[in-house]
Amino acid sequence: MLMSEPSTESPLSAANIHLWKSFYKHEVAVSYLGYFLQLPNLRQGEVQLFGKTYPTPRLEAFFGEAGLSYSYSNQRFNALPWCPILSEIRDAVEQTTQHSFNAVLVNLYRNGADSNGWHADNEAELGEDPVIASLSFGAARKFHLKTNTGNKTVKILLEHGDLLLMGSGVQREWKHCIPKSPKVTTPRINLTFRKIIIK
Ligand SMILES: O=C(O)CCC(=O)C(=O)O
Repeated sequence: MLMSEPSTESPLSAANIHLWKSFYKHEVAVSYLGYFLQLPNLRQGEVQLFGKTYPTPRLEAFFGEAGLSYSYSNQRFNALPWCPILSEIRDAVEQTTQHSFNAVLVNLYRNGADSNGWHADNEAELGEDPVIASLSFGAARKFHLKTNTGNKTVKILLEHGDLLLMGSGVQREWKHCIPKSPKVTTPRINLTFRKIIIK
């Protein structure tokens, strides 16, 4: 469960982003990957684009505190209860990032044909300035960010066991995506820890 210091690589300083490479060591990350790949709750949702409905190009499951729900891309997710493994990971992520989270969206990218289009995690339930922690297991995938004005871009490779923190201002000023990567043939699990504001 070993955490390293935040990287000071220059592209990250363009946005308020911190990256902990190998937050989980290889073997620990392999066992988490195995656990999440067999989660029975992963589902393919639907996304609406220009009036048409398409299957979401990945599978998803939403976990969180009892009673929480989250709307995203015209879909409503009611939180499944935290499982012990997710609670253990959340505690480690909270300790390192010094932010608290009450929900997590699990994404499964089955291979490089799966993706996540340009978006910001700025739904009303996440409050004015969401801080999001993102943990990756499995295949390395590109993670791109661009400012809303389009004048800056940041490209990061998220690898097995890496933890990324999108801090204050990132969801307001930037969009992010996971582009398709045709050469990737193996799955990737991503956990995005979020804080839903309870009113
Ligand atoms: O898979 C990733 O690294 C990003 C996931 C993401 O953007 C999201 O769940 O909103």
